[in-house]
Amino acid sequence: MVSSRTAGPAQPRADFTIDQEWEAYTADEHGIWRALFDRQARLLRDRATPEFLDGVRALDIAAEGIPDFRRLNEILGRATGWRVVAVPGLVPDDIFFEHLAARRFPSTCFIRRPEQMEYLPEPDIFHDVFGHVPLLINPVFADYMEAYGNGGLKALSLGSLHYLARLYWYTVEFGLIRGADGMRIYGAGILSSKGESIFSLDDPAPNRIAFDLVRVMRTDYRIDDYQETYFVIDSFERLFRETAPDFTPIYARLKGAEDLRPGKVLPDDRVIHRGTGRLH
Ligand code: HBI
Ligand code: FE
Repeated sequence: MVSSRTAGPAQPRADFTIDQEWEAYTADEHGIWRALFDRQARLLRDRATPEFLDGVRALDIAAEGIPDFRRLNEILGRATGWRVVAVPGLVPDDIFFEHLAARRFPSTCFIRRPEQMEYLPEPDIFHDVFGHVPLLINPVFADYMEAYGNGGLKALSLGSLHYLARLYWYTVEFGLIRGADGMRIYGAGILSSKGESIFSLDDPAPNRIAFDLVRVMRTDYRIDDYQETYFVIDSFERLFRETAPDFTPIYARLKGAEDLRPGKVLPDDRVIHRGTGRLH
C-alpha cells in the first residue's frame, strides 16, 4: 500500500502545512527510518557535537521508527517552544522564513526509498527530523534559528536572500564546530549523510576555515556534491553573537565584493586545514 504522502502531497494549507498522517506509515517505511537511524547513530557517536546527541536522546527520536510529530512537539515545545510542522517538500522562501520566525520547523514527512539510502536530491523526513530537529532543543541554537527566520524575511525585502542562504548553508546545513574534544559536526546536511559524516571530518580534500560572517556570505556552494570548504565555529553562543547585528550594512558592502568559488582560500582566512582539493 503506497501511503498518501508518497502519492503526492495532501492538499497543503495557505502556510503549506499538511497533516503528517503518522498512522499511515507502512512497516517498510518505519524499517527504512530504523536502518538510517541505526547507521547514523553509531557513526556519529564521536563525530556529532554533544548538543546534537543530547537532542536525539531528549527528543527520544528512538530507533523503533518514524517519529510522530505530535509526540516530538510535546517534548520540543516544553524545551524551547519550537514545533515541527509537516510540509510536502521545499516551500517558498517567504513561507519558510515565516515558519522559522514563529519557531515552527517545516519538515517533510515522506521517507526516501531503499535505493536512495546514500543520497537523495531533496530533503526527506530523515534529513529534516534526524538532521535538523535535535539541535532545536538547544536554547542558543533555537534562538539562532528564530533569528534566521526573521533575517530571512528582511533579506527578502532587501533582495539579499542569496547572501543569507549561504549563511544557512555553511552553518545550519554544513557547519562544523571545534569544541574541547576536537572538531565535531552540527550541520544537518552532514549529520543525515553517512558519506559526508566521514568526509567532512576525516578527508584531506576539503578546506576547513574558521567561521567569518562576511567571508561565508561571499562564498558560493555546491548542492550536488560534498562541500569543498567547511566553516568552523567555536560555539553556538559565538555564532549567535556574530550573526545578531542588522545585516543591512553588510549586504551593502557585499554588493561590491566579488563572489568566491567554493574551494577558494583567501590570504587572511584563518585556515585550520588547507584542503588538497583532490575530490574536485
Ligand atoms: N523549504 N521545507 C523547506 N525546507 C528548507 O530547508 C527550505 C525550504 N524553502 C527554502 C529554503 N529552505 C532555502 O531556500 C532558504 O533557506 C534560503
Ligand atoms: Fe536541511
